[in-house]
Amino acid sequence: MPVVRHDWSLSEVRALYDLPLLELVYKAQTVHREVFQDNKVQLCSLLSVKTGGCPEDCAYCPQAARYQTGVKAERLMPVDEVIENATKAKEAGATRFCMGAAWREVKDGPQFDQVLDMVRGVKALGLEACCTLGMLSEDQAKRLKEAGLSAYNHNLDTSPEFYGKIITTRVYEDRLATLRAVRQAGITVCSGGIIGMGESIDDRCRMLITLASQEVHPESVPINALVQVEGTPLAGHVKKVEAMEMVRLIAVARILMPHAMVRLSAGRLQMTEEAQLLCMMAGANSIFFGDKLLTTGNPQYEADMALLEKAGVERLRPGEQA
Ligand code: SAM
Ligand code: DTB
Ligand code: SF4
Repeated sequence: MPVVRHDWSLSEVRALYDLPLLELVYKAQTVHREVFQDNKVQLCSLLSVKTGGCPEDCAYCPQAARYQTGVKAERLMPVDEVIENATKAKEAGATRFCMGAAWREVKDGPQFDQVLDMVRGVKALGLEACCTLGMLSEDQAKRLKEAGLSAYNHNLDTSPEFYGKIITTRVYEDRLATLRAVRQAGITVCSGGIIGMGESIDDRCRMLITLASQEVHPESVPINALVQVEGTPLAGHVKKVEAMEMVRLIAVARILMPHAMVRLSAGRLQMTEEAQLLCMMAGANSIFFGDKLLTTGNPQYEADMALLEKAGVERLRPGEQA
C-alpha cells in the first residue's frame, strides 16, 4: 500500500505536478491500482435543493444573489420531490446522492429539519447521502450524522493565500472549522476545489497540501474546473482551464491522498471524451452524472453511458466498495 503522508512540501508537490505528463499519470495510476484494485468509477447524482439567492460573494458562483446571472432564487425543495429525484438517480445507476443548498451556513429551524428528512429519505433508498449546505456547527453536524448522512461536502476551493481574492464574506479558517465539525461528528469529509480562477499552479498545489495535511485525509476530493457563468466577476476575465491541467491536478491529488475518492466534477462539458478518460487514468474514480450539476450543464446521460460502455469502464454497484 502507498504510504499516507501529511507533510508534503510545496517543492515536492510542485515537482510532481511538473513531471512529464505521462510519467505523472503513470505514478498516479500506480498508486491508484494499489488501493483500488477493481478500478471502478462511482456515479454520483447532484441536486440543488435550494437554488440561488445566496448572501455570499464567491466570485465564481452563479447562485450569489449579488451577481446578475439569470439564476432565480427558489425555496427549499419539498422532501418528496427530493426523494423522487433520488429514486430516479438510483434507477439510473447512482450510488451516491448529493444535495446542495445556496446557503452561507445552516440555521436551526424548520428548514434544517426538512433537510434532515431529506437525508433520512435518501439513506432509506440505500444510497450514500451527501449534503453541501455551507458552514455547520458541531451540533448541526451531529444531527446530520444521526439522520444518517454519509458525507458532507465543503470545498476549500483554493489555497489559503488566494482565498481572499475569490471570497471576502468568510475566511479560510471558517471552512477548516466546518471540516473539523464534520470529522468530529463521524461524517466522512468531501472537500476539494476549483481551478481556473486566476490562481497560480503553486496555489493549486497548496490547496492539495492543505487537504492532505489534515490528520485524516478527506475520503472524497472533488476537482472542479471553473464553469464560467456570465454575470459572475470571474466570467470572461480568466483563462479557460486546459484539460491537461485537470489531468495533472487529479494525478497529484491521487498521489497525495491515495485512499480518497477523487471526483472529476464540474467542467466535463468542456472536455473531450479522451480527456475525461485520461483523468480516470490519472486517478479520478467518480463523476457526477445527469444533465445538470447544480445550475450549470453537464454531459447528457446517454453520452456518459456510451462513453463508459465504449471504454469498458466498470461502475460501482450499490453497496459495493470502490
Ligand atoms: N453554499 C455551499 C458552499 O458554498 O459550501 C454549498 C453549495 S456551493 C454551490 C458548492 C461548491 O460548488 C462550491 O464550493 C464550489 O466549489 C462549487 N462551484 C460553485 N460554482 C462553481 C462554478 N461556477 N464552477 C465550478 N465549481 C463551482
Ligand atoms: C463540487 O465540488 N462540485 C459540485 C458539488 N461539489 C456540489 C458542484 C459544482 C457546481 C458547478 C456550478 C453549478 O452547476 O452551479
Ligand atoms: Fe453561496 Fe456556496 Fe455559491 Fe458561495 S459557492 S455564493 S456560499 S452557494
